[in-house]
Amino acid sequence: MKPLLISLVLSGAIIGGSFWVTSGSSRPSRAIPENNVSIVDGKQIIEIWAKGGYQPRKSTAKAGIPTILRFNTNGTFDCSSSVRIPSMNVSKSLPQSGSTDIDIGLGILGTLQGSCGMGMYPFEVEFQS
Ligand SMILES: [Cu+2]
Repeated sequence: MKPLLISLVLSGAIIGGSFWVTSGSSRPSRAIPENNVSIVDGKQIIEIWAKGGYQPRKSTAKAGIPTILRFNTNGTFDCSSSVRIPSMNVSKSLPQSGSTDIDIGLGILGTLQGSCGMGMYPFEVEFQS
């Protein structure tokens, strides 16, 4: 009788454990679209999701048109809620959830680099002609 009881408890623990592992993944709930750059009314909007880093890490945009960086947060408590773009003198705190627009003017040719406040999560936008 005893071995049966032990094996029952063990298999229960294994099944429960595997369920816990598969359901406990911390992937972002919202899928990151393939194309995060759109042009609305002549303004280029580059969407970046900030949570435990930035997604997408690298965006490709068009140079020479008015451009807005839109940072989306969703329960973001880590330091990716603090955005820095040194070359533009931008240093901004994002709300825990919501979206924040940063107007960066005309995108200039080349790569714009930014990071979280501490510099451990990088992102970049490549502006092409
Ligand atoms: Cu950081």
